[in-house]
Amino acid sequence: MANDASAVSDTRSPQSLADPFTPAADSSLWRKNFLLGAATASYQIEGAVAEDGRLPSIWDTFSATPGKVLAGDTGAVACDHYHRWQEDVDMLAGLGLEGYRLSIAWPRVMGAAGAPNRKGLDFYKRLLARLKEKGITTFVTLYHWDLPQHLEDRGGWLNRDTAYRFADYADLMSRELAGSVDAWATLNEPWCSAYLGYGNGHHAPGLADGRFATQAMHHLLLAHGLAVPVLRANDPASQKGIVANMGRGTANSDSAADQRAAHLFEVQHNAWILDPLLKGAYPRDLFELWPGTEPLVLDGDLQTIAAPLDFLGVNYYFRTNLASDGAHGFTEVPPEGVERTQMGWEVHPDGLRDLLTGFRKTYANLPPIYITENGMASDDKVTDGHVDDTQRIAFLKRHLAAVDQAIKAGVDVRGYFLWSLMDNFEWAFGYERRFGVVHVDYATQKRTIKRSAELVAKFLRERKLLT
Ligand code: IFM
Repeated sequence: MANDASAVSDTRSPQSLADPFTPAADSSLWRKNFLLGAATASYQIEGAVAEDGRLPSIWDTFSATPGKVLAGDTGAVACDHYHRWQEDVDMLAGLGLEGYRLSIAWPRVMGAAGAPNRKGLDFYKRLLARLKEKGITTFVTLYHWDLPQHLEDRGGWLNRDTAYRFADYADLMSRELAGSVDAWATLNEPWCSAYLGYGNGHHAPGLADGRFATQAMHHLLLAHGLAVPVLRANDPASQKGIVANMGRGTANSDSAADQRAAHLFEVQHNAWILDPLLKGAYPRDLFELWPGTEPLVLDGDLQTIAAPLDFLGVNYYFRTNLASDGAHGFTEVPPEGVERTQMGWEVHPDGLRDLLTGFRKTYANLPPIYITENGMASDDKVTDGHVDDTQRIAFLKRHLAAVDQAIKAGVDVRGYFLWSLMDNFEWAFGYERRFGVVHVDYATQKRTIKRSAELVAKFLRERKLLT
């Protein structure tokens, strides 16, 4: 995988600067070794939930529960990628995207007693082989939220044993797929699994208790820490890391109370995950914010969790503006008159730059970073065979400029994955929210390349021509 940070000579055509996406002339994005790709996740695109021996996941159960997902949508068919994967890889390659971040569905590849499910494994083997043939760098996430239901039935992430089952799963996958994966990520966004899944119940499995959230997080991080050495032993040539969603919190005023509110928000979103990973300790402030929620931590757990990483995947979408709640916590104060996406999320590229530069100051051992997700939802429609997603084009350009600023400030960012390659099942929001750079018509499964993807492809073609 090309990932050192050497510059190339500047021979861009002047017309490239005229389109609404192309990065500025002095942007680090022009470096050929800055990996530009797209991301997806198994439950959001695959469908085929009962095919070839796949077992139910917590998201099958959750989405089948009335009232949990908008319009009662489920991932049963999604983008039918399980059957259309060749066409999808061709599309990815046709766009010239250099990297693809996908996830493996744990319930597709492993039986309840831990035996491999050959048919499920073969699907990923064929997919990865085709990606390799096309020269696409692969980032594979082991856990993007589709926990096997049989594990949830035994307590899910509240049960310490799930962490050991995850290490067994990582062992199986890295033995089976060694040599065909460029980078392994253990978990996607443990904050969402722990907080949305067990803290407020907005995601599967739908439990809501603050104490559950911290214990689930501890077991998720333990699962990560147990898996890293297993991945290293089985597949030494690949990179090993983790992907986390990071929240930017800004203070609504200069008052000490509001500044503290913004700090606590970032503790709850970022330090909760990054401190144990990179400092081997949970942040104290977290338990001031949520008194009485300390998880049960056994001797040696924090050393296990702090296993050295080859990369950190950062997912970024928006910032949150905060004020003190008058007690020990924070409350959101949404700014008025700002640009928002279909999700209602504020468009705030500076937040990405500020997070990255802040992490560099906070963590002496910050590993190289990939932006493993960034993008936005819009209510895109196909008109005369085209999708003109102008808001997304500007969004991507501005966020890539923010990444460039962070690189220039000394942060080692090596790549960026668009979220998402195609419209897909957006969890509790079902199919209404469209994050793709490719439009999916769910009635026909027709894919239509959006204007944003055309412009990214154009940029990548131009970059390739540089000497
Ligand atoms: O669709 C999700 C993805 O699965 C995880 N990160 C955030 C995306 C947008 O909400």
